[in-house]
Amino acid sequence: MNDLAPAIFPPKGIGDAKPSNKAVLDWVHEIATLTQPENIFWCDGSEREREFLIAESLRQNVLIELNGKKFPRSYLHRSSPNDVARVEQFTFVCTPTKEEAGPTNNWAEPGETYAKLRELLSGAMRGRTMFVIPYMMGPADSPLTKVGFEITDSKYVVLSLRIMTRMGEIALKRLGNDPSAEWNRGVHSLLDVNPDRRFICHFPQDNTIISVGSGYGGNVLLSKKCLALRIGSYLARKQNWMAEHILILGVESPEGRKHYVAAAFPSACGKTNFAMLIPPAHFKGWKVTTVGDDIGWMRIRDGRLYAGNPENGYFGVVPGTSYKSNPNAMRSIAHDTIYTNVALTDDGDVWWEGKDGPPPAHAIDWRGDDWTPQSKEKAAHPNSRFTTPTRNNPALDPDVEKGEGVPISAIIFGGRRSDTVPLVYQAFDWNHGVYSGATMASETTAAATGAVGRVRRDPMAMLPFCGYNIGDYFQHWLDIGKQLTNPPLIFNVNWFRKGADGKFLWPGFGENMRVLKWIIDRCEGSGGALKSPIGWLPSPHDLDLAELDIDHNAVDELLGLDHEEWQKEIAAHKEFFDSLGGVVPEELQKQREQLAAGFEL
Ligand code: GTP
Ligand code: SPV
Ligand code: MN
Repeated sequence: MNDLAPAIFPPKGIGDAKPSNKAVLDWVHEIATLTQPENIFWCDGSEREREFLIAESLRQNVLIELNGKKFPRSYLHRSSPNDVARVEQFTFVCTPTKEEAGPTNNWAEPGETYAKLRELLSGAMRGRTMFVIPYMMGPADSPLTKVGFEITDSKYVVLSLRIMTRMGEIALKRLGNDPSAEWNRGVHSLLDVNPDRRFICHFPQDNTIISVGSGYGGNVLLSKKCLALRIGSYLARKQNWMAEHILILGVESPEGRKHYVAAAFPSACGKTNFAMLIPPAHFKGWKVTTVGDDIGWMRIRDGRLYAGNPENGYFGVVPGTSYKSNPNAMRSIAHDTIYTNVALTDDGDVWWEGKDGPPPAHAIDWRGDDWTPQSKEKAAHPNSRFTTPTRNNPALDPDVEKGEGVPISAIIFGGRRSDTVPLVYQAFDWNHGVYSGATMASETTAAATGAVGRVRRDPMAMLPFCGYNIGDYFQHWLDIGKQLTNPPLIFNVNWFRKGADGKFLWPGFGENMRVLKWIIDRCEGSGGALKSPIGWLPSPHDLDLAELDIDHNAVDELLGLDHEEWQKEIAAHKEFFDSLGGVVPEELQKQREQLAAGFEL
């Protein structure tokens, strides 16, 4: 709750980067008239501005400075304990009809919702500073790049957005002065950070987002899930491109052959880790580079799918991050990073569950209470996060700024499944791959509030992020496929299958290179596979498992199909499609029948 601070009054030359586009000025005036802030701070993204806002945030306890010797220019933020993850139940898609939002979204009528939000925002910024943040999603010279503005009364949001996006002058330049140019209107107010007054509302037709009552993550960094995915997916369908919850990585062989691969896994299911993978010693000469770790915008070019990362930073899961699991992330977050909801040690270091080395004898936990290794509570919140610029990543791909994006050879879907789903398989073709993505499921995680570990269908990892009717979204995937002469191959992976002892069968992390290598082999037409009812499966000798300490029974289990489990799985696919009330395209129903028939042979 420490961001509910009084207004700040910057010295001359800071906070006065007023844009000249009249449409923007009119909108800011309208919001200021409604929210009644003490003053307006026009952000320019400069270093001087950053220094000023950091100093103010330290003074007002929005941030705590970490040990500068260990973590230069890095800070800890504690959010309110009632405000630690995305709130899917309070996230709304406000389209003129309920049908447009579809069966998987919470729908609210736009007129009523605007009225309710106006009431909540009325006078909400009294005594506070209203920040106006211009930002750009995507590299400066990409045709897909979008401009957004976020109005906020949170300094934490300003400081986070300047890491997560290309913020300030660069966005104003891209927008220009045309009052009819396309740009996203985002309004955020903390209000009193009360879960009873927490609503994340999207108005796709108006390219508008209004978020109130939260100060955390995907609820308030409106560039990310709200614009780049929910509004993004809506615009993508209209404009014939794709906005996906997908990482993008480059993989280069010792001979210098390079492929790009995109992978859609649900929240907290391994995107950041996979995107920063370091191949094990056995794969000498192989190199993996990161284009993006969370969101990919893709378009068709010369019959192929090209992808780019609209973001400029990583908002990554902290627990489990270590030099063993993800060295590139550890190096990235050693400087210029904002940590949220991790523990603070007595010497200004940070601590979390799964970090290298022994836990500290004493720390302050994410809530601000004393903590020792004997404490029953976790030191860091399971959804604690780092916010760090992409330029910190030692494995950053050289083509991230390339406006045309990178050509995608393979799309991978994957979730967290203790059973049923094998380590990897390849779909027969595009439409079959779309079916496998549409029916994928995953155990829920701490990235959203609510029960953890419950298996739910999460089509293309977009269940919480698709800004329109999911049936139309499936059809959009099918339609894109028809336009591709050289479509990516589609795969499914599951790093999380467990044995009878309840432990993961697969070592994961860097060792996922072995699966990635098979995927690349398949793209190059060289990898072996066996035909199964669900797709092409590698046999154990098709995977390079040399120098890996794994029991061959575990490998058989990982790659095996249990017919009984799959009967249940296919029944669950049907149940899911039925629950969507008739919006599923005929082609996908047909795919399901074919799959079911495959198991009856
Ligand atoms: P969001 O940022 O929420 O979209 O998450 P993400 O998909 O980027 O997930 P991330 O890579 O941050 O991983 C989430 C959790 O899964 C972390 O605690 C990781 O340590 C763990 N994890 C990631 N990859 C693997 C893996 O290959 N095997 C196992 N067992 N755990 C993994
Ligand atoms: C996710 O939940 O998929 C995230 C974190 O990437 S948040 O930005 O909070 O949505
Ligand atoms: Mn995510």
